[in-house]
Amino acid sequence: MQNNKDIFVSKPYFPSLKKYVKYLEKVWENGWMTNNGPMVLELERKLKKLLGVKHLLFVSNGTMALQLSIKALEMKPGEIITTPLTYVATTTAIIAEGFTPVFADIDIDDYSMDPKEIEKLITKKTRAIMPVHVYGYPSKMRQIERIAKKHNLKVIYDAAHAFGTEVDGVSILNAGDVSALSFHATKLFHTGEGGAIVTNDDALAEKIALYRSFGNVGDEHYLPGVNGKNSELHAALGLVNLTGIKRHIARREKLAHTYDTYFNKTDLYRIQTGENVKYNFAYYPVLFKNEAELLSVMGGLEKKKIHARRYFYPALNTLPYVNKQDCPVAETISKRILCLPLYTGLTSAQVKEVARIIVNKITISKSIQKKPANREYREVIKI
Ligand code: T4K
Repeated sequence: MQNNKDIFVSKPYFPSLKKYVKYLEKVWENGWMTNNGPMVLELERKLKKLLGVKHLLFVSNGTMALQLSIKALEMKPGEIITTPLTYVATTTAIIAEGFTPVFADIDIDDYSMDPKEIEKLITKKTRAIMPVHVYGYPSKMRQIERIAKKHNLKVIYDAAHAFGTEVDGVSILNAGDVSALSFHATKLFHTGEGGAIVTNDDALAEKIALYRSFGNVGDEHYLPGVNGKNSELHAALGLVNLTGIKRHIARREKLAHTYDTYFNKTDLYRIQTGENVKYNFAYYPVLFKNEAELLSVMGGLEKKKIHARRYFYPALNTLPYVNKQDCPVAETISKRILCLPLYTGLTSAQVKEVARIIVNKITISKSIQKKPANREYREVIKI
């Protein structure tokens, strides 16, 4: 049984209740609970400014953000090429909108969709590409968008993990036709439940707003929309959490570096980012040599009530309700990857405890002990 003293993969940040109550008092004063009230508008305005994006629409969750993005692009039925290494919501959103997910295998170095694999899968039925900035690391945006342009496809980024990641000083949410964010409680920035859609396209933003709110304006009915709105109470939580966002990212970065100091002399592979990437430290994924090692580590951690998670397992191309496809890289990575605890409330002592348990459980090859460079570790665990 898990309890509050356990160490989880993630834990929601609980801001000062006093501060939240101050925002709630404003909601009460306004006498307005939902349907694009002043808190929602203020949150959208502040997020747009912080992230440097043109349009941002607050919605009820990240899954709805994906579904509304697909809806608003109004594509003919067909296939959407996506990644097998992600949370299941990426795939289920595609299916829920009546499209068929087709899985492109991933790059072995950063687990993002491999552009060469995408191009191989394009047919007359392909309508869009849906990459995921998995764990908050940028997808291969330039190559993907070149392919999309060549084949006249839409690009919908699942940016559930991407809040705060930048490339060359620009938020990666600016890429593609549209990006869908999750503001779920376990996310780096959260509103309890919530999400957002980002686009730089004025007409698309207008469509999304309509689809988000039943497709009507007063008595004028334009589209078969849904209820994808979010409330003033959630927006108020977002406004409080936003005030601490830089501190949260800095805290996570510090904790991630503490893990690094323990793992730098092991075989554990971790994604490396280029100098031009400002990473958001959304997750701390580590790759083991094989599934047996991962399971042994998980067992050791569980004994101490430390609940790391197999984000993401299984590879989604193996789900029982999708067309079977081979994605050998994703299948092996998903069996060997584990996300370690990383959240603002975690202490350095807890991170050290997690790291020590792991280091004691794994075997470290001799070549690694002599040559502790991360690229070299990758060589040892080739597929
Ligand atoms: N696309 C991607 C790539 C995603 O990762 C996600 C969601 C989505 C789309 C869809 O976005 P949303 O529709 O969810 O907004 C969690 C989150 O629920 C989910 O949002 C997230 N991705 C996924 C990666 O992680 P679970 O099934 O692992 O949640 P859960 O409840 O097991 O929580 C994880 C840990 O956090 C628990 O071990 C305990 C801790 N926890 C959780 C909650 C809710 C707490 O300590 N307190 C809490 O209140 O999916």
